[in-house]
Order: sequence, then structure tokens, then C-alpha cells
Amino acid sequence: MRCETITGRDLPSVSRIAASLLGDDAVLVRVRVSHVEDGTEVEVVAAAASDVEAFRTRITPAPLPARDTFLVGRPWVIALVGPTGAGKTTTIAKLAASALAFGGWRTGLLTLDTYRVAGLEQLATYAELTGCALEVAYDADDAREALARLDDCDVVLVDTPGRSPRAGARDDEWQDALAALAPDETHLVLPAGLRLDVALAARHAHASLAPTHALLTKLDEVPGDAGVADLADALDLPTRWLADGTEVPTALAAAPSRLLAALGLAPALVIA
Ligand SMILES: Nc1nc2c(ncn2[C@@H]2O[C@H](COP(=O)(O)OP(=O)(O)O)[C@@H](O)[C@H]2O)c(=O)[nH]1
Ligand SMILES: [Mg+2]
Repeated sequence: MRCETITGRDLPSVSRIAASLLGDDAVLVRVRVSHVEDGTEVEVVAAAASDVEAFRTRITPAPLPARDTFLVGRPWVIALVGPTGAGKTTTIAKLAASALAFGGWRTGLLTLDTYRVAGLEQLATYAELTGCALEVAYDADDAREALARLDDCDVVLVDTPGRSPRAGARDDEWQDALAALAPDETHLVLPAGLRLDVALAARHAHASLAPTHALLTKLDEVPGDAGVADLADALDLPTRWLADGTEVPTALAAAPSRLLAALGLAPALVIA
């Protein structure tokens, strides 16, 4: 999204400049009024209305389906994929335990991350704490059977290992299992502090898993949300949730409103 920063002595004059640069319907995404020695200084960040609308559309996911519309024999299946350490397992625990995510939906957990005992133990602990059923699948047949055993759930959250360049056949196995589950949503989990080019490389590396959403984690480790909104914009995937800390389940936020607010789209007038 192209943004222009314009400073001047008063709002009408900077608005006129914004309109001349970005069109009559330019949106002021941030406004800052400071008192200076000889009066006031106004600084605005402005964007073209069409760009703002395009950003809003790009990052806003379709709402989760109403429970009675998809209960045709299988739960809604949401898989989390992404590099090792991105926060997939922790986020699954938050999603399972948080009313923010699914309210009263019956939630099941299914893990394809069978290579690391620690990963399995981590999820088993969360399953115990949240009272969710947990299934483990080693290959595509297992995965289908495990999903069938979870058919009394409304939603099944699927944990996966990170893709590893050296894993070879192991990667094929869990990716076949994931394909057998035919997820309704596949969220690409990436830490919010990743450099833009590294994040785009990760998006490229996971293209074969056909991610439908982005899920940014570790917002608590970056200085502000504006860069996170830029990252979400660049990833060009709708974003339903954000993770901003290690606390389960509280460090989970609804994404679109927070990303829009980061760009000042929830109107913010700062008088310094
Ligand atoms: N600061 C911070 N740490 C997180 C967040 N989410 C996960 N972590 C930590 O990141 C590490 C890796 O998380 P894990 O869920 O095991 O990642 P996975 O390999 O993708 O499953 C753990 O130490 C988590 O506690 C977050 O939102 N903020
Ligand atoms: Mg994990």
C-alpha cells in the first residue's frame, strides 16, 4: 500500500496536499498534531482510498462457517504449517483453549509431528489441559482414520512438523498425510519479526502446501504493529489470528482489527 507522509501547519492544508497526491478520496491513516514554538505542526500519513480498501479486503478472512452449515459428516479442518519454532504447537494450544477462537465448538487435535517426542508431549499436555481429544497420524491412511475418529468434533486443529530441507522422505510422509486430510484452511505460521524477504521466501517454500491464511506469531517480540501490518500485506493472505506471547491461551488476538488499527485505520488523533 502506497503511503505518503505530509507535514504542514494545519489539517486543511495537508489534506489538500494529500488529495493532490493521492486523489480526492485519500484516507488519512495517521494524524499527529504537535505543538511547536510558533504554533502547531500537523503530520499525516495518507493513502489512496482504493489501496486502503484493497488492504482491508486482502487481510480479512471469510468468517468461519456457521456450525450447522458444514456439519456434513466431517469437522472443519484447520492445519497450521510453517518453519520449526514459528509457534505452531503453542498457537494450536491457544486456539483449542480460547473462547475467542471457536466459542463453544468441540475441538479435536490431530498431530502429524511424530518425529520429535518433545513436540508430541507438548501437544499431549495441552490436550490434557483443554480436555480435547488428540490423535496422532503417521501416514495418509492413519490420518484419514484419525479424522474419522474425531468426527464428533466441530473443528479439528492439525499440527505439523516444520518443513526441513534435509528431511526428504519424512517430509513427503507428513505432507501426504496432510493432503489426505484435505484441510478447509491451511494457516502459514510465521514469526512477525521475520525480515520481509525471509518471510516471502518462507511463503514460497510452503507454496506446495497451498496456504489459505497467514498466522503471525511473536508480536510481543517486535517494537510495534505497523511492521506486522506491512508483513501481512506482503504475504497477501487473509489473516484470522495473531499470537503475541507465550501465555496459553490469552496471547491470541483477532487479526484484521489489530492490523487495521496498526495502520491507524481505527482513527487515532495524537495531540502531543
Ligand atoms: N514470544 C513469543 N514466543 C512464542 C509465541 N508463540 C510461541 N512462542 C515460543 O516459540 C517457541 C516455539 O514454539 P512452538 O509452538 O513449539 O513452535 P513450532 O515448532 O512451530 O510448533 C516456544 O518456546 C514457544 O513458547 C509468541 O507469540 N510469542
Ligand atoms: Mg510444534
